[in-house]
Amino acid sequence: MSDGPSLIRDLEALEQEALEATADATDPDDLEAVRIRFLGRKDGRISGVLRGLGGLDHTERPAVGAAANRVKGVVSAALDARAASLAAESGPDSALDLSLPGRRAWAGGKHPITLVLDEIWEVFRSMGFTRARGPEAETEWYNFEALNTPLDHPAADEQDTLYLEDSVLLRSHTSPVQIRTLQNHAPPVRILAPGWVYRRDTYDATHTPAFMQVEGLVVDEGVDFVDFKATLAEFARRFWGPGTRIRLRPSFFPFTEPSAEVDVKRVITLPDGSTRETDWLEIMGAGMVDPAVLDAAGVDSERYTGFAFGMGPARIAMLKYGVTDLRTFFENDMRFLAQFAPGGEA
Ligand code: 2U9
Repeated sequence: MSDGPSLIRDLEALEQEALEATADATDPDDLEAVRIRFLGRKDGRISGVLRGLGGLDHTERPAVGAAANRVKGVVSAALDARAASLAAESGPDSALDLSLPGRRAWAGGKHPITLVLDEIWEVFRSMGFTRARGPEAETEWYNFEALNTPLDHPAADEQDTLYLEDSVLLRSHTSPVQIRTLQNHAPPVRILAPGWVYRRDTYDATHTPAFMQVEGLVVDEGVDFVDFKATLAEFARRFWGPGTRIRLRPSFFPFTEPSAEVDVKRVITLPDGSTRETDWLEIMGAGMVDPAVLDAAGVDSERYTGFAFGMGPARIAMLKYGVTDLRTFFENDMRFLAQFAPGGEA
């Protein structure tokens, strides 16, 4: 029969032996064999010492038990550490599953104003419009005078317009694009002109000095007010859904006569499946092209008539997404913008 101090010496010798065997193990199977040899429940040599506790005098048991537990803990930790280093050494083949699909990097997404502009364009494209573009630096003639707006009109005031030099300015609307198109293409003309425009506005919740505008122009023989209203009503239904209605309110623009503000009333579906009509919301300005504008662009106003409209996609985006401050679109906080882009997780 063994006594306490000799069992503790045995345990310390086993500890050394086990630690050396652990360090010498060169693969996971080897290591598992070491674990079984020293710590195995049935035949493990350290476990065997613990089983011998029963034969000791009860005064010696606590010291031997504590030593055995300590050795078990040390050997067990060494086995785990060696297992981890063997796994790391064994390289990517066993540590990584190369058949797993990779994590796709987020490639960014379109700005909400661009998303809305794309949708507006898609509707007019489907109705036979083509896209037109032109310079952002314009002359006073294209920006004002050709559009029936004399230079002493308030809109042409230096207070409202960003002048680059004498009679050259940053366009305050995309209308010069339509004048240039009429100069270069005989009717029929059916165009959409999206682009940046500039005004001397103070940056606030509803104004930015640079903003996107989409204007449209249709000029042909026999274009009348019914074509005008039906085209805008069809745009509204394709953009907001079949139940959408439009309303024209009399207005004034120098380049159209008569002129109107266009409102929409949409049908929305509530979470319980029932439907409700929204209030009237203003979405654009529009009108029949003033004959003086057609003449200025070299189009015979006795033969041709037309209609035009203009809207701000940022305003449409605010209505569509429930945004109340225009500035959120321009501050480029990724937590805001990522909400509009699939896969975004800013
Ligand atoms: C030509 C003839 C007519 C373009 C038009 C509007 C009405 C209009 C505003 C909407 C909100 C500008 O973005 S906004 O601030 N636009 O109300 N624009 S008719 O009329 C034209 C353009 C070109 C040759």
